[in-house]
Amino acid sequence: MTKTIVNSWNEWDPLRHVIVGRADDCHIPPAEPALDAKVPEDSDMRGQWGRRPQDTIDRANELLDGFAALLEGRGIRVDRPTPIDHAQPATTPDFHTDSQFGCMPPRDVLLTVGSEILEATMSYRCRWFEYLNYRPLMQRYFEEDPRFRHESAPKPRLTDADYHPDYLSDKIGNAKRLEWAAAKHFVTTEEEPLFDAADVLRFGRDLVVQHGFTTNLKGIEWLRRHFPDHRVHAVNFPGDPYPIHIDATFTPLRPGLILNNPQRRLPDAQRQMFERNGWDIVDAAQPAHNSPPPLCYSSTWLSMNVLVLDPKTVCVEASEVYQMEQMDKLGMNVIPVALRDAYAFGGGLHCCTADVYREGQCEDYFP
Ligand code: ABU
Repeated sequence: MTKTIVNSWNEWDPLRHVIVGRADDCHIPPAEPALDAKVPEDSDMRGQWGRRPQDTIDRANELLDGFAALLEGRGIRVDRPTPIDHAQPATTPDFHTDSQFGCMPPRDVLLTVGSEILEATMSYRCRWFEYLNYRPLMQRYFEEDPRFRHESAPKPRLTDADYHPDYLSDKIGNAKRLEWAAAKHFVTTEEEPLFDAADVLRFGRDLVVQHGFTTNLKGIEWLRRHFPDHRVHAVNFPGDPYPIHIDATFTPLRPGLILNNPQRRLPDAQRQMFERNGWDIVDAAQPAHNSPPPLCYSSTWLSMNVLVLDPKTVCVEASEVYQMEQMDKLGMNVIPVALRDAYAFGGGLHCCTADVYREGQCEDYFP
């Protein structure tokens, strides 16, 4: 077995080692403020909670195992989390919730920057203990790689003071949500630093972080202080009424090229850094589906939640015909990967993975 090296500075350098999540024992957690704000108002998930049906867990695991095998077949080392008992309640002195979420998707929890893997604060109570699913891997990397820095951001208290009460209604309506998103009024307050790792995109020396439901400005400031050698940029996508996680909105494919969700356009002022340096930001193709699969938190825009294996090769979900066609036109070699029946467990091909090792070093793409 090869010894681990932790090293990854961006979203596109050649991938050599990755974590792929598992669907085992995943739960739909009970109602809580930040989670409810993300569940679409017409969703079949409203009012439901409990362990996900076993047949859906089995199917999602079949797809995740297939994806892991595909990556291994291309010479990429794949590690998997060790599921904890997600039926256990999560209780701290500050809150109680009756179940946890799962060990999908790892991208939400683990942020790899160079030789560091940082466990995010998370912003849902049901995800407070989720890092424990990955601790066996972190311990192993710590033993095998003397340069590996295992870091954990300060655990948040997640009291009611972390959430704006006006988001607790399930009848807010899309127009009001868009108005709030444009005003940067999100469900999370500025009580304490909060961030999910999937709100961060890595561009070498620059980290681009979405300010939204799962990451607040204090969380971005915490990242800025934690990574003093990086430039940390806060971005917003005002067209998104449920803004969590940047990776179905803004998808770098290689140096100089980013896909942007056409319904969640990066504002002009925030595009300047890219445009000044000759980067193209192109509209992503439309999703192939009109609605997400059953019991799914995410939008149909998981179509653009792709995993880049190297600057010429990208994994795209196999039913996303328009996205595959666009990738092909952009000069990428496309590997179709069936994953749609696992979307309900927390996301697509980028979400369900976390980088451990990509070739390459820290570059400055925006001098
Ligand atoms: N975890 C990515 C979800 C983003 C979206 O629902 O569009």
